[in-house]
Amino acid sequence: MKNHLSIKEPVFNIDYSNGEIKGRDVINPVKKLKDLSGIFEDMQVFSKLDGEEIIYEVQAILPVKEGLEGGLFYGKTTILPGRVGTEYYMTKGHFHQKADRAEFYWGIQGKGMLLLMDKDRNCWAEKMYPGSLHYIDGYIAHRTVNTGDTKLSFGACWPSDTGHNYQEIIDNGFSSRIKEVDGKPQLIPTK
Ligand code: PAN
Ligand code: ZN
Repeated sequence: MKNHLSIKEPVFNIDYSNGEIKGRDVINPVKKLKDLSGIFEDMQVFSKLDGEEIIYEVQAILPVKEGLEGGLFYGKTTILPGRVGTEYYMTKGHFHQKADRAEFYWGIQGKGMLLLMDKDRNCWAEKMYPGSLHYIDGYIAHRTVNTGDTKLSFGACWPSDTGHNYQEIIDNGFSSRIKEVDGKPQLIPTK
């Protein structure tokens, strides 16, 4: 058999200043305020805001088919700074569909919090900042919150057969929320 010796350029590149991924087939889903109805606590304030405002966007590399066992997915999420009332802009949050699948997150730019919740609805949070590294065990719901006044970006890597269970969070939410109280972010029980 012929040995095809070759040195190639990498398929993807990352800009370490903001986490932006460059390469082929990078998908870029965007979440606007109108896509996040029922996620923020203050529905009255929510209903008065511009639904077209972008809250967060994801860049993701899915090198194998979603659902395939053994592959890995890579994503970069950027959450804009802002609040709905006192509650900071954040992601929808989810459990994993294959609930035992774990995930790594790491902070790239800005500052925020990783909100975590176990199956018994116990919540806690980890601070996120450039260089912070977070292991999210299986069976733990996760949501990220931008508590700063600049963009928050973080990287993520998870197994390709994970899937996302958003419905559980749409139905029951997280038991705590990250809000600005006395000028600083605090973990407050959901009303
Ligand atoms: C992340 C999240 C991403 C967006 O890649 O999917 O930050 O958050 P939502 O999916 O909750 O909208 C991840 O946790 N993947 O499993
Ligand atoms: Zn996840």
